[in-house]
Amino acid sequence: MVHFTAEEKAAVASLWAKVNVEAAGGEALGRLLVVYPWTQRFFDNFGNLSSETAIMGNPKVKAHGKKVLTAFGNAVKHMDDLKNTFSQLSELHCDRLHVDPENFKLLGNMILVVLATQFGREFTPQMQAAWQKMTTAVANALAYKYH
Ligand code: HNI
Repeated sequence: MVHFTAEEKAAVASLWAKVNVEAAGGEALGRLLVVYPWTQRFFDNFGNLSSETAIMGNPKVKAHGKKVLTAFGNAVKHMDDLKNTFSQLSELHCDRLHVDPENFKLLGNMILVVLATQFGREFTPQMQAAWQKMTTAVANALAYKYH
């Protein structure tokens, strides 16, 4: 399992405290659906996903993005125990939702893009390194129960 240094934990937590989970969650999930259109097939009950404008303005995308990023926020509080923190969600995405775990990495990249866009130079290379490690670790924790 990954280990985070005190500096990495501080870098992740200090930025997370400033994140608007609702806005950033919708933006990250929306970008996933636009940039990797094949991910739309998991959300065929979300209504209109026919264009970038439709996706980014879709209230279900926003609501679900908030839910996903809220769950992601649990990782910030449990950086030493990601495997247990995400074990139920791992089972859910595997057994019930059949989401290919590769998609967790793609969403992690979208979260990084959203942070970079929102925070600009404040998102320093050192913060990016810590966050990159974090999104990878969350993706691995979510994939852990796959069989
Ligand atoms: Ni994900 C439902 C968390 C990535 C597809 N997902 C959830 C729920 C949480 C959640 C929380 C709600 C569970 C419940 O209802 O009990 N998802 C996360 C997290 C990540 C993630 C923390 C990564 C950081 N999910 C993804 C990805 C996809 C995905 C990358 C597909 C591309 N998730 C789903 C789908 C559902 C879902 C589909 C069910 C949606 C629905 O219909 O309510």
